Amino acid sequence: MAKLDIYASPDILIISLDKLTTVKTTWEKKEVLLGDMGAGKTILVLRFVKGQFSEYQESTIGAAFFTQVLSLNEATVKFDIWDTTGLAPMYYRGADAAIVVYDITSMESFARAKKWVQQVQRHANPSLIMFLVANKADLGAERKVANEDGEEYAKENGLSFLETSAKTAQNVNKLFYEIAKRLAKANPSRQTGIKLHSIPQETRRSSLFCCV
Ligand SMILES: Nc1nc2c(ncn2[C@@H]2O[C@H](COP(=O)(O)OP(=O)(O)OP(=O)(O)O)[C@@H](O)[C@H]2O)c(=O)[nH]1
Ligand SMILES: [Mg+2]
Repeated sequence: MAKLDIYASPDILIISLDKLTTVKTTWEKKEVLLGDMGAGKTILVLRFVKGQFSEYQESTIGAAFFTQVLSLNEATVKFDIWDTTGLAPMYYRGADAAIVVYDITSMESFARAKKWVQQVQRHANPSLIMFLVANKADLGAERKVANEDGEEYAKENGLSFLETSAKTAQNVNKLFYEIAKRLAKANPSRQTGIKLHSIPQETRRSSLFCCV
């Protein structure tokens, strides 16, 4: 007789006949993008959410909101992404992850990114996962900020670091997968593991409704 397993987590209920190999949990996670004007925040998130790139992107006014779902083996993470102009602490307070973006062709944007890092570290949730992202890596000929400088600053300040290009898509998916993986690691599956075995076929349906 088929074994019936019911796994309940706070967000999702998975019911399977026979063996369940992976228990997926869904979390809604708030993520925030900060950085200097023109660093490529909006384009980076559009590359991730829609797989597209545009040379012409209007400057964001206030904040823009995007969502994207990523499925890992161990979890499904739904990202709520706030693409901000960096003005309001309300966006980064309570965030689970923050991506601070600078443009490798601009030393000023790197300097401003450092200011953002300090500000977020002062006010944000202590378990926040923060990435420093050096964007526009495709513009190597115009580079003003060495890869090592970004990497070293990130290391000294306990951040993760990646160079990306929204244009060529270099490391863009990796960035969001890395964040999703870390979130999944920090929130191990809280399955309740209610297991019902050897239930006669005709009683299964009522069991599901009675006990969950
Ligand atoms: N070559 C290249 N250009 C990029 C890249 N990412 C963004 N851009 C360009 O940089 C410009 C600014 O990008 P946005 O995404 O609007 O920058 P932003 O950080 O959202 O700027 P604000 O909304 O004004 O804060 C756009 O013209 C993009 O096409 C990249 O990886 N490579
Ligand atoms: Mg923008």
